[in-house]
Amino acid sequence: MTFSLVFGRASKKGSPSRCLRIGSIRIYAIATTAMIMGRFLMVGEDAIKNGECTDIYFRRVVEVMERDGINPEVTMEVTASALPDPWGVFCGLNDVINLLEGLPVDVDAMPEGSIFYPNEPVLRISGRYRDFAVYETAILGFLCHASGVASAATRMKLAAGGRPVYSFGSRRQHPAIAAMIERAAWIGGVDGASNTCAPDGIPLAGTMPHAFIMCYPEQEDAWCAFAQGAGPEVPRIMLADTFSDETDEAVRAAACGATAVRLDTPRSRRGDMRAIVEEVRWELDVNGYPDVKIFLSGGLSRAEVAAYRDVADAFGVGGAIANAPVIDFAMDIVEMKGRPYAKRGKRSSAKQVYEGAEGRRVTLPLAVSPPEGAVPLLAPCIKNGVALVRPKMEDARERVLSRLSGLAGEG
Ligand code: PCP
Repeated sequence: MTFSLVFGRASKKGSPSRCLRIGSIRIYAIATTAMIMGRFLMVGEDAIKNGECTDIYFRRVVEVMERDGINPEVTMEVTASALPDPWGVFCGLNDVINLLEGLPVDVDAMPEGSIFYPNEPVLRISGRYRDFAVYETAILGFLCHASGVASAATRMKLAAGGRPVYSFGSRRQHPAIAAMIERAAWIGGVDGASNTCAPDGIPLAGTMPHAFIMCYPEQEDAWCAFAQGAGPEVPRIMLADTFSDETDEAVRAAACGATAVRLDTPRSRRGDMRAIVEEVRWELDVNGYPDVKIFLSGGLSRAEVAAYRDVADAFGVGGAIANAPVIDFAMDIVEMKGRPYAKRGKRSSAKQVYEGAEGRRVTLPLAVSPPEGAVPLLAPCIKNGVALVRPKMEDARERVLSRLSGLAGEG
């Protein structure tokens, strides 16, 4: 006989629950609050690692399959059928390895920082379905989000045409994922990041908020205070758009020791932003400050960065990187009990992606011999639960940077 008890809040249809089995007795506890840690609305690391942060349908079907004794050997692949751009930058594998380590599965994947194209598998998992089914939500969440940010960062670097781009967008996302955002942006190629919780090794970059200028009686008081008081390692980039015209404030800020001026002109005042930047450059030059750089920020899109890269020296980009559209990865069965098997619209059989001469790519079933000299891109990451690799942020970034000039021509 089986019966259930519900602890905590009344059981809602669809509420996540934990099941404790004692013989044939199942005790259900509503676990929503237990999974949300501390004072902020965040899911705790343990809940993610334990597979508790999942879509309810996985739990329900796993229970049904458990009852029926069904747990087939499957291979699943993660692919994107379509991308916002012709290619994407693969990112988030570090978190997936940490997630799946210890489970009875094998995982192969492209290294982080790999360029991928539609329909190419970026990650493959083999194991018994029930043993990892509930992890699909977190696996895709890690990969879709981080790859979206990294891809947008790479695109922005290309748009900037060699000018530095800094990630200023952690304020556009939940602070709990600031480190992920900055890491993905760094892998994508930005030159620094503003959030102080960025992983070690990422140079921190920032200027000054408008509030700082406003806390002093006059702009000069703020600029000079910053010039004198900020640490020696801090670049003297002064905001030059708070109360007066940018040309006026830029020259005054330069007189206070600015090495660069930041223009974050409000949208309502922009008009022809290019003309504003050109005027600022002119006035700085004729007033004896040709070495003072111009730093642009404030709601910059990829198109705007491309449009201003010949007149601005550097860019601070927030939402256009941090709020990038996620990569629409899906995770699908491609083999069942060792045989090719797929739902319609998907390509069956475990596959490998090969890169040949001149970057030519081909995706083939694993059983098919690779083209001569082609390099397989998916490599073993986890073997029967044991992690074989620990992705390194710098290696991933280098992988992206080494491809930048080639990608510039790919659209
Ligand atoms: C913020 C920041 C960058 C902006 C946001 C980046 O500016 O200093 O310029 O994010 P975005 O590309 O999504 O706009 P403000 O909000 O003007 O704040 P502050 O003046 O204090 O720097």
